Amino acid sequence: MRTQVAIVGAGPAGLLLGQLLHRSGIDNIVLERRSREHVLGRIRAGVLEEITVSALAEAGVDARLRREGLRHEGVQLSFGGERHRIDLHRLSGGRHVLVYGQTELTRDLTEARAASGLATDYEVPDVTLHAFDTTHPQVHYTRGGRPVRIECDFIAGCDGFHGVCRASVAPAALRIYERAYPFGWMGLLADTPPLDDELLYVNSPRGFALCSMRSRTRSRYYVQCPLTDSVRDWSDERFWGELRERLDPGSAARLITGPSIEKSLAPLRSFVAEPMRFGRLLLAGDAAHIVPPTGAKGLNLAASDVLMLSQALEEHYRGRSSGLAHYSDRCLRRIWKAERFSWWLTSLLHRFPDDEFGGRLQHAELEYLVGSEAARAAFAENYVGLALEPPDHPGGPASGAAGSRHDPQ
Ligand code: FAS
Ligand code: PHB
Repeated sequence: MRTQVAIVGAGPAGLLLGQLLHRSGIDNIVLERRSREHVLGRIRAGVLEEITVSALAEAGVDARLRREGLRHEGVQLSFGGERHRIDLHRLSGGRHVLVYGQTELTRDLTEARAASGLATDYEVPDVTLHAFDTTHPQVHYTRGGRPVRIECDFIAGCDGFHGVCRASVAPAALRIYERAYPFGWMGLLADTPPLDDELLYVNSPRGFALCSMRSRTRSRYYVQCPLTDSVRDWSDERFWGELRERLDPGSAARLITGPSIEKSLAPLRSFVAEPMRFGRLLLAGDAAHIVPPTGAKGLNLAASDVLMLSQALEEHYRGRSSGLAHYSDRCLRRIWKAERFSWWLTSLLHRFPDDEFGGRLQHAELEYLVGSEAARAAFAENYVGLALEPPDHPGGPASGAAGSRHDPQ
């Protein structure tokens, strides 16, 4: 079997890339380890940057998003028992974010791919990559007990943090940068009205909390919890009680609770693998980087990676290779800025064990943030999403490495 691009992973990165390539007439197949139902059952991100929305529009998958997505022009911060609004729209020069669940986004992309008649093989757990350091890479797997061999021009590694693509690269060819956090997020989804019209990020002496939403009738909440906890440790009653303890009095009084329809524990980590290109293998999304969800960047970085990757591949098939040559550095310059913002906001809002001095620094920084127009503007431009570099931007290498390795074109 032959295709131009073999995409490993049917999460947001793989599916969005598949649609963008299809719109440019580039043939592709998507290979997914899990079932379609399993992928569609995941509850994850909730906030989309305008760049992500425009990428979905370019892919022709933005109709429901524009109907049902909630436009948010501000976010709220709560600390010391008080709330402060950051006017994203005014401070970012008219920009906003859209609240629309990743679950719905993945469903829209999945349905669009099926409607396009594009090949997607679900439940193929044994994908292996071959010869991606040549101009004739291959992907092998079994389907229905029979071996399948795909010959392609490129392999797109969109298979997330635990995928096979980054794991197929020789360790000596990878530079890994990582920071783990001594806590996780317990998340709860409920069909209850959200606390407010906007998101509320909370720094409380008991720990971080986040009041988010999926619609005007479905709420999404998170509380910081020890990594040693499990969902079994958190009854609905305990979750609602702890959340209420972390909220300012006015918010606590307005909180509407109800039975959870989903609860999950997410560990927090910062992670970047450099570079993102290895010959004809290109990594995108969580396969290459992870951010703590505090800054709502994970899904949005995946979208900007595949937007830049689709531009580079389109250029390749038009006979120019500079996009591919600069793909990794162009992505990494934006990724590291999002890593910084996500690390900074996580460090600012979470309670770190045995760090009273750090707690006082957090309070001073929060007071500075809400009291400074410049600091609020810096927050706003990062939260709504930094601009994409144009494809021909001369920017130098993003990483400390001396240039990128020789790669077959
Ligand atoms: P994904 O992990 O979504 O998709 C990768 C796909 O590849 C999966 O479907 C997987 O099954 C498949 N795969 C893996 N190995 C394979 C193999 N060997 N062969 C074939 N397929 C394979 N981001 C936010 O912005 N806000 C949040 O609140 C937030 N919460 C999160 C909670 C959790 C528990 C997790 C894990 C992540 C969260 N994220 C959040 C980040 C998340 O949204 C990711 O950034 C986003 O899913 C990235 O999309 P992909 O790169 O497509 O990776
Ligand atoms: C969510 O709604 O899941 C969400 C929103 C904002 C974040 C993280 C998660 O920063």
